[in-house]
Amino acid sequence: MRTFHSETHRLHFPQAELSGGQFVTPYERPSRVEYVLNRLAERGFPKVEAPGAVDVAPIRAMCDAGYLEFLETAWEQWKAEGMEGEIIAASFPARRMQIARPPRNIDGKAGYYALASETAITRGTWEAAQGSAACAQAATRAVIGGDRAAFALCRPPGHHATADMYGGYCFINNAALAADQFRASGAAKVAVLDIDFHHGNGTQDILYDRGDVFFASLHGAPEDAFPYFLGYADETGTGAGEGATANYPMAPGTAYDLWSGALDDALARIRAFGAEALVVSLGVDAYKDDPISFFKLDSPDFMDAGRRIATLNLPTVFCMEGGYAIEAVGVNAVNVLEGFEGA
Ligand code: 5XA
Ligand code: ZN
Repeated sequence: MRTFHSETHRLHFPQAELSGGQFVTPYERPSRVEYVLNRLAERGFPKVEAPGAVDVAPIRAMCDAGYLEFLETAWEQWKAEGMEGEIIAASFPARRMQIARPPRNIDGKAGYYALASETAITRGTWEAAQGSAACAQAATRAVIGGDRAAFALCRPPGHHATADMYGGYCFINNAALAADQFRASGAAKVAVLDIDFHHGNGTQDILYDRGDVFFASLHGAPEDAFPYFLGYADETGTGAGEGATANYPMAPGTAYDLWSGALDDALARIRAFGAEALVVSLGVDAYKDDPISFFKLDSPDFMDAGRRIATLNLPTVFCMEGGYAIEAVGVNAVNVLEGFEGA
């Protein structure tokens, strides 16, 4: 399986994340990628490839123009308005406020386009986000070109990003882009399977009214876990997309016996949907020692999950999402890929 990786991810390296009432070194940090790269090499995967230039047209087609302009210009405006630190959203358009009027002020804009405050924007964030999207695009191109599967080692991740919001460490929704690329290449039906610990609210939001892309997510129950405000089992899609969303919220302490049952159900739904291609949002923060999650999967479980995913027998793109037990991230992510390949 080929892997696509862009060094531009290093340009996004915030120094601070607001977590548990303190500023901490962000959990989503560049070294995560090093552990995955090392593990890929250790396990004999082909040499990692650069993705080539990002194709901005599909990003523009998927996202709100004002949101993209914000991402492109936020840092310059932040500096021009005399701010010293990193961009951290602090004021949000909450209930009964104006949700259709982006402010001119950069502090206001940051809150307008953010879904959470843990995700800082820095000088190189926009370039890194585009590099990450380029990885998803290159991996999908490889699979459309005939590879059975490819791995987009995306950083920053994407599944929380909607067409007009960033947060949860995400800026551009790489998995949704990959799904659209499969559609554009002629696949009539595509599925996105999100196995990250956190609900893929951005992917769900982008696909919610579509009947051509099935979305399934296994995640910590919204009552207990970020992003808190989406991901309930009764969210099943709307309009043409009615029935094309499947959520599997699970309680604190969930281990592989229960989680793998949800996975099997999601796979059966994807099979029944008739997907011709698959995008996997590959987060490994369901791991038992992840510092910000509460599932109890162990490293061998990720290999078994890869085996089960392979039984769909679909052209598959894996897009890296979360996973913060830094030293285990490489083993766990590559275990999914090895399980898939070995199946
Ligand atoms: O998959 N999403 C994440 O890992 C981000 C969680 C952010 C929690 N504030
Ligand atoms: Zn996550």
